[in-house]
Amino acid sequence: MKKALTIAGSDSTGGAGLQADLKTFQEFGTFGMSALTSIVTMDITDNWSHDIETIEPELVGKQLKTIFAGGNPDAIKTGMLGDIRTIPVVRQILDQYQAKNIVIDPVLACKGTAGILLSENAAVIREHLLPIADVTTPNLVEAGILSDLGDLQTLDDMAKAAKIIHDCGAKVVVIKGGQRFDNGSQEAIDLYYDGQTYQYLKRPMIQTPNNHGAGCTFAAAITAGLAKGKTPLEAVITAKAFVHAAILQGHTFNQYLGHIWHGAYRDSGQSLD
Ligand code: PXL
Repeated sequence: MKKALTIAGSDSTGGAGLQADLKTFQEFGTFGMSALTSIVTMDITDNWSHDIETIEPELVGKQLKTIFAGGNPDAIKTGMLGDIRTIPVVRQILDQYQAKNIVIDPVLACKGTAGILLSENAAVIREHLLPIADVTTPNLVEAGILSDLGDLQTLDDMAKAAKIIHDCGAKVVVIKGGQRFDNGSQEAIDLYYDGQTYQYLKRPMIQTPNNHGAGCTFAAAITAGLAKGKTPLEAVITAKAFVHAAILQGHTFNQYLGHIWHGAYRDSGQSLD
């Protein structure tokens, strides 16, 4: 049994964050483990504004040591890390245990909210986590911040950002264009860059508001793929198909939010081996 670990925040609605990661790991037949970094709540009386309660970095560290006491996970994902001081703690422990197959999802914002994490987190993620990333999966906004290029509007901008992020030490960079990147092609375009070649991965754009959790689930699916011994490119291609199916089967949660369905790929009868 392959083991996958997520170091992430809780989305109590169950679509994104740690909940999405564990559901996705299970769908891939991997054994999911988690270290909780933060708890996100949303306020129905205040336009669904997000609030993040962070877990003390020391407690995040204790969770990780508990997990590693059972041996190294086969792959590890980081998502929302909450407290800025948690970031070097995570790095130190991953180094200490010589962790392998690390996916860094540099969560800096949630859909529907602008800049909910301090911009200082970006610089600390760049310094401490990108150098150990086998794969990093920024969305368009995060890639703009991490690369210092700001607003990414063209495929060429995406390629430039991917190169800069790769130069920070991440072995593979996947920029999630998603619904934010609209060049009129009606396609959801992600850019895969491994330091040698740029590959644009395209799927027909699904026009739906029910896509909460897509980013976390994509990175979790890549993590599960790596845990099962896939190459980064194979893992990314499967993850994209998995998320595409999940968005197609999305459902409304309330007037602010609709979730993807993490079990959609399995429902369609396709195998994840
Ligand atoms: O989608 C980014 C994200 C990551 N992690 C947690 C979240 C969200 C968005 O809501 O709640 C815990």
